[in-house]
Amino acid sequence: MRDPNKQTIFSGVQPSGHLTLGNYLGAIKHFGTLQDEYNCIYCVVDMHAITIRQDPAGLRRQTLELLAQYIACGIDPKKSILFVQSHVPAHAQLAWVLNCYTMFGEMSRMTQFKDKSSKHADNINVGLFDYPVLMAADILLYQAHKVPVGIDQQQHIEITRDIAQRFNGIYSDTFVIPEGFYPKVGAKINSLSEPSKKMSKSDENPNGYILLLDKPEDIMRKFKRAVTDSDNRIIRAEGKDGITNLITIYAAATGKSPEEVEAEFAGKGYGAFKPAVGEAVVELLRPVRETTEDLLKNKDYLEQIYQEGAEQANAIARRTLDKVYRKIGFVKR
Ligand code: ATP
Ligand code: LTN
Repeated sequence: MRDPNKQTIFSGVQPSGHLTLGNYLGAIKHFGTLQDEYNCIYCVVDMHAITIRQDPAGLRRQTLELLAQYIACGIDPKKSILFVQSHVPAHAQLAWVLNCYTMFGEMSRMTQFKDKSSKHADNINVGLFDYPVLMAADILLYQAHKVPVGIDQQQHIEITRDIAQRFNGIYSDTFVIPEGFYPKVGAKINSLSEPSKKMSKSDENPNGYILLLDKPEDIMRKFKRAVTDSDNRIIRAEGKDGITNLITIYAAATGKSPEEVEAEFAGKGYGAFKPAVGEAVVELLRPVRETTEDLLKNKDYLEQIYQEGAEQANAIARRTLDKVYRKIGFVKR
């Protein structure tokens, strides 16, 4: 399965809620398409999810749901390694080592930490602060060349590169220096109710996001209600965040370019455009929803996938961790 002539892809998604259209268009949609050209490894990052308080039963359910959705979105477990982060101890072990090569000052600049700590002011735990180092460990353990993510993760990819370069500089080449891999269209999908903000699964207002498992009628209603402006022209422009976002969504959902979408709807109004976006998204998500529902009925199959995935991931991760331990001077067991 692993071809030494191919580069490695690694990415992860948190089982911290139900997946949104933003997660799909920004990241997961691309995971399956990369499988033939790269050695792909995809992870359910449950250790990242607990940086925000999770209900234990909910976390267990969401972990399986995310695994099922990975497969429903096109990841083939025969081609890619699919596993759960907490099943591979090397993630926590390498994160500890990398903590000692990461500066407090550089971590203090992370905007996701600032956002999340203002949203969860009652639980600003050290794990939330350390989140990017665990993410660096995820990526560096597998010597990943490319990391497909939404643009909101760019700062975390940059710090991963800095940590890897620093370590390599001190101890000679140890880690591949990874690159972020951002989609041309859809790298940032915004909220339907507050279109200047990122669509987020933790938004309090469900009208702001589309979930991959939303029913068609809910998807249509949310798009019809999407916040726009009174200008009625379907073009991307300053001050037209809502319409710009809908053009991005329609383009990403149909594979057209934003320019083609503007041309298609020239002279038409929002009354025609909003339901067209809704319908395109309904059709895009229909197979994902149906396949996820089927897969969730087969827990034994899902268990078999994550058990095999953990074994394969563990073998790769362990090699990198051994190399790191040796380089820094830990005595071999
Ligand atoms: P939360 O919304 O709870 O902060 P999240 O959805 O941002 O969580 P993850 O589940 O870990 O966090 O994100 C998984 C992937 O989806 C990442 O690659 C991330 O960049 C991408 N992503 C998340 N939201 C969007 C969005 N609105 N537009 C594009 N990509 C997104
Ligand atoms: N921080 C990411 C999730 C994540 C990740 C990773 C993505 C954790 N570890 C490794 C890519 C590679 C997020 O999207 N919130």
